Amino acid sequence: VRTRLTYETRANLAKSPLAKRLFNLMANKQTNLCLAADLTKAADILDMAEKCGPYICLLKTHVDIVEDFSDSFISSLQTLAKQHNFVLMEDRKFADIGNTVSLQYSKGIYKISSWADLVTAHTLPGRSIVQGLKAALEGEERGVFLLAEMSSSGNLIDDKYKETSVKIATEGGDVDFVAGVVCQSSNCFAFPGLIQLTPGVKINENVDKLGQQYQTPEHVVKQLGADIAVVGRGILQASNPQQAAINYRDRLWAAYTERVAK
Ligand code: 5BU
Repeated sequence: VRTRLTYETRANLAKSPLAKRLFNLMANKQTNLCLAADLTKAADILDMAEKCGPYICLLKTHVDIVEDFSDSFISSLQTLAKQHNFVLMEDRKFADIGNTVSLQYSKGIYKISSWADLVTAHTLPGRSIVQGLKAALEGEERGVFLLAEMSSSGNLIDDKYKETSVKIATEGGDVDFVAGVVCQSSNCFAFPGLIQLTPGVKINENVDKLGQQYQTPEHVVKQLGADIAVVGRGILQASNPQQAAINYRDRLWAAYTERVAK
């Protein structure tokens, strides 16, 4: 079972260079925490990245919510990523035909492919979405996480959609570009070389007012099979975000070490 294997072992099984790099980073840095930096001012995101950087493996952005987006914001974020050794993911959730996602990925104001190590994509359009994203690259080392499940209540994803999404992630000629799967269950996929990213993690709440559903760090890692847990407001809205990041990191890492020791 993939969830019993260590991140080091799984790094060696990964087909995606980005997955390999991220698994090794997690093992060396001893963190499986992703910060969802959902803030609307560039300076606030950079401040949070500075404070939480030492405790995260991944920093996840939604660049289209940043009111003062600029190229210098991106270069500052990249400097922090280097300095504190974390990977950048733009949670763009691409969902269009290959040609359009190729343009959305590399062009426009955000030029996502020029800086985001990882992006997310829906599988709704079929496997051409993976081909379309890959077509935008010019030799950069990049990866995609495909959505197979969502954390929101009442989402329309059923078992068939989930299974086909995992097929797209694990079969065909573009699997070296797929670094992982965004999902909510340990039986979602079997291949140990892929990373399971799981959002919807918070210590003190079960839901928000807009359909989000939360689980505890221990539950997502031990029961739901998360390799990386995404925490946004649990850290961002804490009275001391850095201390909250440390707390989430410690609990998530302890849950992982218990999971692989069993
Ligand atoms: P929160 O503040 O911890 O609720 O933020 C969760 C983040 O994860 C947020 O950026 C969402 O866009 C993202 N997310 C999610 O919550 N649920 C999903 O199924 C997917 C992404 Br896919």
